[in-house]
Amino acid sequence: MRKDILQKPKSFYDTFFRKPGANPQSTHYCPGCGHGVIHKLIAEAMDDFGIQERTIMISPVGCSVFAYYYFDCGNVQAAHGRAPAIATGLKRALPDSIVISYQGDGDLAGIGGNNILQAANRGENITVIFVNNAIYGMTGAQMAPTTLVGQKTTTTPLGRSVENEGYPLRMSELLATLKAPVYIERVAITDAKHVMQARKAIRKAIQNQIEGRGFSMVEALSPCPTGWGVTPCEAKKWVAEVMAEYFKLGVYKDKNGTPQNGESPPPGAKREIVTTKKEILALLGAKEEATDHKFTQLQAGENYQNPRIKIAGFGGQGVLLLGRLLSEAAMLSDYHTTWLPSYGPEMRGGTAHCHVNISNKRIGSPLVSEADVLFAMNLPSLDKFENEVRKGGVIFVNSSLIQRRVKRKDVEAVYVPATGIADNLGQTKSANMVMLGAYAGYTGLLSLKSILAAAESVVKRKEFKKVNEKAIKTGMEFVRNRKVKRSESVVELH
Ligand SMILES: Cc1ncc(C[n+]2csc(CCOP(=O)(O)OP(=O)(O)O)c2C)c(N)n1
Ligand code: SF4
Repeated sequence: MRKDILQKPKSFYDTFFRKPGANPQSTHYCPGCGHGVIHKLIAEAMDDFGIQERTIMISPVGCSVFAYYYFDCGNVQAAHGRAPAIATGLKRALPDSIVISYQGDGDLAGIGGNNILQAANRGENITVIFVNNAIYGMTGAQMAPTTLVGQKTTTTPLGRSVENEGYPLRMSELLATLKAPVYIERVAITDAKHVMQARKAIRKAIQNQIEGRGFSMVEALSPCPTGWGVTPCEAKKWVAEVMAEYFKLGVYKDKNGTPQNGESPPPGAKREIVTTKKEILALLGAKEEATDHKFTQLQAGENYQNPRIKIAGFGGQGVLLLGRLLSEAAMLSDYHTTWLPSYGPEMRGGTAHCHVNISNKRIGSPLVSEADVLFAMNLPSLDKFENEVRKGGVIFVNSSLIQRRVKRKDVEAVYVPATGIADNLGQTKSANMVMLGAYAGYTGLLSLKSILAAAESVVKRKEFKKVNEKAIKTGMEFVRNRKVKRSESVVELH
């Protein structure tokens, strides 16, 4: 009797929470779609190689855009066609990670054609899974670069013609002409035998990366019954009998990552990683700056360390600048930090917000989805982001413009009449500086000196120097002079 239990790979989430109300056990793919099978082969390989914890999947734009709802590993969703560039950055920054660039044919061979070409040519030590279904599935079955001659799509209703659209691109053959890639194979998601071949190829492409051999790609011919307007069975048959006729299955390159005929090793396999500041400076031939801009880190309370901050208000309130100054002051104090602005269409009057991370550790993503700290400079910002603050987090409220209290009872609320204070100082626009000072004073994370130095280096106009300094100090004093009211779980500062 068999002893092994057949079950969902552990590298998948137990339940898929993509859509409220949808079956948490099923994916969003259409019946008969090849994406689900390919996902399973990748997840099984991740389990078997024991690499789940260090794998980063890059989902493309296309039907597989939601892959991050299924793979329980690191996930990044790339802009259309840009997955190889993101994979390059990730792999170089985190050489121990296993980076898988998952892409459709529109994504890889269309809009991202040059991205894949350059990554392959550089021999990046990444694994590319290329799902070729000869169509743009997600957007309603338009012609892709891999659409077959004569194939009807919504943009080639009479069938692709060579005269109009040229020949379908054979990406595996094309990339195999490059010197750097170590392994390229084309497989097909049809019957069990071919799925097993696909399984083997995917494992090999991942194994190559684990062993640091260089660029590997598996192209999988994949059924798209919906886009092709056929049944799942007909779709598989079409892959086997028609697609595979033009896109011949097989291994197009297998260098095994070892130098051949006196060649040097593939570039991606032996990459020198420059990591330390000293190494980078030496490479640039630069000297370390004089350290008069270095400030010692303060010992902030535990609740205020390593904050993920969201700052929101209307355009013109200087919320982006406030974020930049926080980040700059953090940098001057030798923290890791990121600043990610989010621009609304209007510069003035519209809403604006930015994300800031300050940490003692390396920062994985600049995006702040659950904030430790929220700056709400106006009411719509408080309404929008109040519930995105973590339990125990802090909300700084510009109480000059926000008349209501924070509704949450499980966060600290700090009410600062920032606009009023700024008005009194004769410069309404410095409300952001008042808030900055209030933040530093309340949390004790950044020193006054570091903030003033940041303001001086970022705000170039001299006439603002004095008023900014005054506003920052006033904000700081405001919170320090106020008493913290503690009820059961709420801390309110008035
Ligand atoms: C920059 C940009 N251009 C166009 C689109 C529209 N778009 C979304 S998915 C897609 C094609 C995806 O096709 P493919 O890569 O073959 O993946 P499939 O959906 O077939 O799996 C396009 C053109 C987009 N989202 N972004
Ligand atoms: S449209 Fe095609 S590629 Fe997209 S989920 Fe449906 S079958 Fe799969």
